[in-house]
Amino acid sequence: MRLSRYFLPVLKENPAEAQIVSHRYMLRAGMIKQQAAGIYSWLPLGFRVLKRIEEIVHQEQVRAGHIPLLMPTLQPADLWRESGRYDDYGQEMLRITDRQKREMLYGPTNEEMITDIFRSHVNSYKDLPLTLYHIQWKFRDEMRPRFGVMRGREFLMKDGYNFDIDKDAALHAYNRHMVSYLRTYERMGLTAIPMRAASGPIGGDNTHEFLVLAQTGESEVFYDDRVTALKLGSREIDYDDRAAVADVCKEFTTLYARTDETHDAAVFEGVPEAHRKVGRGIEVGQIFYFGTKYSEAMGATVVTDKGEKVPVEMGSHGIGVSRLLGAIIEASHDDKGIIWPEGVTPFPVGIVNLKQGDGAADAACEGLYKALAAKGLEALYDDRDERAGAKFATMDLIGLPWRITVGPRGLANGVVELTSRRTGESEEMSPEAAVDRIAQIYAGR
Ligand code: P5A
Repeated sequence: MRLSRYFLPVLKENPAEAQIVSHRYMLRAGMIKQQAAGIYSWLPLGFRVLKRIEEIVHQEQVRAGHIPLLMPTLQPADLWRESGRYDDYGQEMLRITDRQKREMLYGPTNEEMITDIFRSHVNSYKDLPLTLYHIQWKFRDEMRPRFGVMRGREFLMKDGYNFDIDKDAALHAYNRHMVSYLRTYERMGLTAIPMRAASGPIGGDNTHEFLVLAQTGESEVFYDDRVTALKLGSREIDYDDRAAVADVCKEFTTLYARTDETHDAAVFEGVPEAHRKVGRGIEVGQIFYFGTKYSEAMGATVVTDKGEKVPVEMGSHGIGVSRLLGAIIEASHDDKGIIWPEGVTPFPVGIVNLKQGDGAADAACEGLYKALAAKGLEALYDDRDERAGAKFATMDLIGLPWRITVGPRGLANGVVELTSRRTGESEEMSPEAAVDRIAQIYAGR
């Protein structure tokens, strides 16, 4: 993408309404525009990151054996009357009446609708296990929408639902989600800690929230700080191996880590004092096992291998896809702007032409741009007729992890400069070497 032809409405001033750094930088970098309280347009740069995050979520769900589909945003109220949640959900639910006076709602979550799909098509144990998921917009009429995409009213969620024959199989699905979520967050450059939590309106007793530690987080958290060092890394996981998956969950949930809703001061006292930490976190996901809460109420049954008809065992699992942009920025920025982890960056690399209009500089930039494209890497090329300082400030604000700087002086010696946004360190090398280095960094992305 050539910046001269892109739509990147960068703001020079700090927007007064933004209280936290991620909201401030998303507005300044021209990623989002508020349209109403808690409702945003996704401008091109923000949209690219959102799509990238969705892609990682999809890849890790499919890897775990889960199947994508797409349910609508609008739902009939009658489905929710079956589960009893139409009245329970209260003012957070946006209720709509259509021209036929039918009661509808903008879905805050999809347990009822997926249970309806299941009961319409599945009735045998032979079709289990089954996990279906989608990535779809939700609406919750939050009392206090704030912090930009962090607590929106309209927000993008990945929500998945497992259907299993018995409790053991359903708990395996719970564990499988935990591991796939750990992988998902790690690929985004995040450490998200599974913490024992409360289930709220979704229901069930077994639930974990995934929290990214950040001072601006809305949840108070209590944890043994050794939990922050745990990493899945590149280990291969066989998602069908119940014991192996359960072992990983045990590894990540044995040390004390709880939100204020489940915090137990007496148990916390048992953590060695040097490791006992109280902090704040951003909830980027939550998983639930709730058994037959919805299947019993809505008549979703299966016939077992012994010929018995039983309500299907279920759980649901959510990732705050749009919230993740805010969480990643809270976890990765400096006073100049965002620092995108390579996994989610909107563009892998920026090219800064220090002297637009200089024949050699223009040709070298074009050459780099094309060579990167040939390797499947779309650079953001700042080809505007601007001062170098302004170009650097824009690149720093939007946070691409790598920058190639091209100027007549370097080119006279056959070199360009490759700079890491994270460390600020620069290295001179030939344009070919810079392309190879970038390709190597993103290999396998
Ligand atoms: C699990 C999937 C559920 O709704 N039903 C389907 C279950 N869980 S949840 O914890 O309530 O939501 C899942 C994740 O969505 C994000 N989230 C939000 N993001 C932005 N703005 C909001 N107002 C908002 N509310 C929830 C969170 O990341 C949450 O973990």
